[in-house]
Amino acid sequence: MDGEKVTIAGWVQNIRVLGSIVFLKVRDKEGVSQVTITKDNPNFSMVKDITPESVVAVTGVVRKSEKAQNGWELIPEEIKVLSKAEVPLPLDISGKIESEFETRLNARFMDLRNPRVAAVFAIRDCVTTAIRNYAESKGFIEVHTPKIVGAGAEGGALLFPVDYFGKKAFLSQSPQLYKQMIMATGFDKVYEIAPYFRAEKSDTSRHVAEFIMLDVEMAFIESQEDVMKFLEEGIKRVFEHVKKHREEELSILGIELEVPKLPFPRITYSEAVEKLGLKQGQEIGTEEEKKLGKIIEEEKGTGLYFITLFPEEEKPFYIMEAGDGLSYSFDLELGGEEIASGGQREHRYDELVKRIKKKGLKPENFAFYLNAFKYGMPPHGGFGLGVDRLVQKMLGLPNIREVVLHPRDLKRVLP
Ligand code: AMO
Repeated sequence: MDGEKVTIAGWVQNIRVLGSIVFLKVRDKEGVSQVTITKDNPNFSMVKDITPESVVAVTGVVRKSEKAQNGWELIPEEIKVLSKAEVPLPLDISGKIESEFETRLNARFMDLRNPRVAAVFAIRDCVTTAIRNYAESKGFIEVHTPKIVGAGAEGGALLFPVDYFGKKAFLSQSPQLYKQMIMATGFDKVYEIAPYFRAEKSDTSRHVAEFIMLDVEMAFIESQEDVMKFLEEGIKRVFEHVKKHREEELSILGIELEVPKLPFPRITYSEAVEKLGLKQGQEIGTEEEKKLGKIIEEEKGTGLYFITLFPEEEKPFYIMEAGDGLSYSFDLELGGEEIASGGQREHRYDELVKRIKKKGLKPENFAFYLNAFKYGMPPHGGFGLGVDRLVQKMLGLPNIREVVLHPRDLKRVLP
């Protein structure tokens, strides 16, 4: 484009005044360009007043330049300041001066001007695109279930109540009941990527009160193994897609992404507690889960594996019992943390009612859901995968909040 007239627009990354010459670095999402202003240029006097991070539009002629960073510079005819940035800035986007995480979250719009932070969100986008491509390629359709609901699906204590025209309603914890009801419609393979809400009272590095979940439900399965196969292949595809399409971002973050091999190891809950030296029936807590992650990594050389057949007591009412106090359930683990859970569902009306009662719940509160099991409900199963957790663990980040644009937690509801 040597000699061509162009207009570029973006943020002023820095201004260097060297006596009779000024270098203006202008950044947009594609990269950084150099604008060179010599003393004889009519813009010379105004350019020194431009503050860093102001938004400018520069019209000028492209000139080949050996010295400029990317091999060319722009000789400006006109420089317009579209928005002047205040001084000082809320944080140093070069990352040279490290800011508190709270400061970064308060000025997230500016935090994302740091290429390392932007890289995380570009990768996150690639993850959801890969999920959609994969699900659609397998004949799944995306559905949209309600986010204001009359009953919780995943335990009462974690519900956010909503005043719904004078009646009590809740923010949805998961689309569980709705995705299952769709199995009675004829749409036999559905997915949804959407926000869900849980009033998590504990302040941890892996929980937020609003998170994005990928939900999948599929009918006419023969066992939960069908669901696990779909999930593991999907995870592999996500890694492949990110590796292929976000090479630059991965290199900014210094990450060498390894595409996992199929099939992922499967260990039963019973084997897991044995490895951990726990009693059968005991819950695998956060610390034990991490320990198990290390054991499996050493034994099988992967951080991605399934734990299957949990005690039915530990799993929700909608999971099918497998006999001997067990259930057709699974968790998918990555780096010592659960990123997804699912299983085969109880599709037989009478058995489902029994399970609801067994969990101390009232079938009449689930009448709208149970109704769908009375008139032809195929065997089915599915899972829920935490998209935020997947991205966090994939990139080895210490806190889930790093991958959430505006995290919602015990302390934070703004911005
Ligand atoms: P579960 O409650 O295990 O299962 O949730 C599924 C996945 O969602 C993610 N997740 C969270 N991520 C961030 N912050 C939170 N507070 C949070 N809570 C959950 C996790 C978890 O593995 N209905 C079932 C799924 C199913 O059986 O289809 C369910 O919701 O990654």
